[in-house]
Amino acid sequence: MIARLSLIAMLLIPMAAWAQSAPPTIEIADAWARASVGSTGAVYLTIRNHGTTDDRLETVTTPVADQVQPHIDVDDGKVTRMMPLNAIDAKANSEEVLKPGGIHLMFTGLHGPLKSGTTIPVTLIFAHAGKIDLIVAVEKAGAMGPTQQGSSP
Ligand SMILES: [Cu+2]
Repeated sequence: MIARLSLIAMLLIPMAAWAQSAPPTIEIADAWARASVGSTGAVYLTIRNHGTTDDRLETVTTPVADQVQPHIDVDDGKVTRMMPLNAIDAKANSEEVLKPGGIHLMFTGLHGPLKSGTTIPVTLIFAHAGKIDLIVAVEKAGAMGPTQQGSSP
């Protein structure tokens, strides 16, 4: 009986991973966007790499903006400037937290305002893990974090 249960468990786990269409090594948590100001917006999220291989977030796309570019806020003691990043590293067995004042995904050329209380589709493409589709909740313009968990559709 125990042997049969564990066999069922082994069958169920890969199916659950497959159903999310996301490779199991990369987990995206706490994805959220800030309501837009003008023609730009920002998305924040946490990338957890549970695997033993380093990965990189190389491309981000969304139907709601012309372009998405990873940025990092750099404070030189006087002003904070945003510097573009080519990719965001997702080292093996570690997590990378994108948050206000640090790394963010900058949306430029918004097709319309990002309104608090709505959601937007965002697609992440990792070098190894491939494509991960997200539905991201939009928070208030001054928000510093998510009020609800971001989810896969
Ligand atoms: Cu930026």
